[in-house]
Amino acid sequence: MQSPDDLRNRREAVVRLWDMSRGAVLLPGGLPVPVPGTDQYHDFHTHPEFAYLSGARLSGSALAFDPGEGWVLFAPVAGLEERVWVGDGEDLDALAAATGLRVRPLGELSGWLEHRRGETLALLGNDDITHQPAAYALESWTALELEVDAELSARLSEQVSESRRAKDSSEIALMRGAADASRAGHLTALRLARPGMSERQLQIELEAEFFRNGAERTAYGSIVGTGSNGAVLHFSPTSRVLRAGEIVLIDAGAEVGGYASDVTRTFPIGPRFEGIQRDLYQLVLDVQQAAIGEVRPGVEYKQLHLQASERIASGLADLGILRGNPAGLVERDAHALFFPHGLGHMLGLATHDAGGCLKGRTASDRFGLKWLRADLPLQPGYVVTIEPGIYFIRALLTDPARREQYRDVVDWDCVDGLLDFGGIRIEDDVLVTGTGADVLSGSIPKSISEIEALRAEAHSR
Ligand SMILES: [Mn+2]
Repeated sequence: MQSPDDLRNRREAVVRLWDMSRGAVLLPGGLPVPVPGTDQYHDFHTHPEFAYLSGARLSGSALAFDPGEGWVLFAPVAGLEERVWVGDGEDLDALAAATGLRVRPLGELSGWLEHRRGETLALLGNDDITHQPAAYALESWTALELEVDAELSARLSEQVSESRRAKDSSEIALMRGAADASRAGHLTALRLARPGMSERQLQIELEAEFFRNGAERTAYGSIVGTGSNGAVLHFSPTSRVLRAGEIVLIDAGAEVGGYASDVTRTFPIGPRFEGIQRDLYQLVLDVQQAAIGEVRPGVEYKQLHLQASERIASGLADLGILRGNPAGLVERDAHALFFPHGLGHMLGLATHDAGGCLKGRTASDRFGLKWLRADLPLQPGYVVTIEPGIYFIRALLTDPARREQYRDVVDWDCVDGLLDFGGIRIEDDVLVTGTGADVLSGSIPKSISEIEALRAEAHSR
């Protein structure tokens, strides 16, 4: 539940940024997408711009604004058939109280739009209203003769994204709730994983615990990869069984009130990290903790990524996997053979939340930078993930062109012996405070001693 005051403040802040003297804005929340051949729908995701400004997550609704009349939420009123099949729907007065908005039945949207015929309209949110007008109780989109100004729409949308970066207290409360539910799930996985169990079984136990602890759904498809599967960055769990001596990578997060958490833990299937697992794990953990330690207002996220890359290069050189000085290795993107993604991303209503790149900055096409999803100076209230990793990805490491390019700086014999290693990633959700960082998922165990204590417990049962 979000505070109507926070929601009002968000809308006021956005209106100040928009600075419109005329025209109108329409933000449809989106429609459910049917599953072909059934009378069911895919899981509905409200457009985040609509969810952010209304606090509601209704389908088939539209938020509307004009500088003269302010905001109004047009929401559907269930007819007889809907009441029979899906229930009575939201009560409009209750919706008005919860959102702090003027709420009108969806049927009045067409009149609101007709009244603005000939005016410039910015269309934000979901544009499905233009090709499925009937679902928004409109006879036809074209008959309204509204001029959708693409440039204005893009500017206003960009400003909503900017506004969404710093989370308010309602949002932070939901994100803490999501992180807490994730904590319960990851702890369960750490306590239950045993040799012979499958990735899929582990996923089921983990997600059940998310739901028992308040999750409404998972924020994204859970990633559970054991052995070499851990090197597939977005791996969907399979029936592959967990084997002693291997490690498992779990990247899974609960969603609460539409807000995501995004957490990764990697741990041994046996009671202890063995051999190079321990060295590489400690390296990733050191890199992650150093990056979190550097989070504070004003710090450039890209700088954090580059520093983490350099620490990874340095650690891999210490282990004899890379050769050369760390800065030079990063300049050549050699670290990206083992750490091919960015340090993390913005988090909020979306797992990869809006506003990750400062206006005017575009992603680099460098191998070591192209997957960096955030490039901006951090500010209080921003929530970012910090998720360094080291992987042995066959596709990259057996690519002849790359082996040639990095002939002199990689110990390829050593790498060939590790092609089934899998991967290690450690990921937390970090709220930027006035002076540093508050790690929302920080109480989920990650030190070697904490993890091995839990794994020993799992094996003693
Ligand atoms: Mn992530």
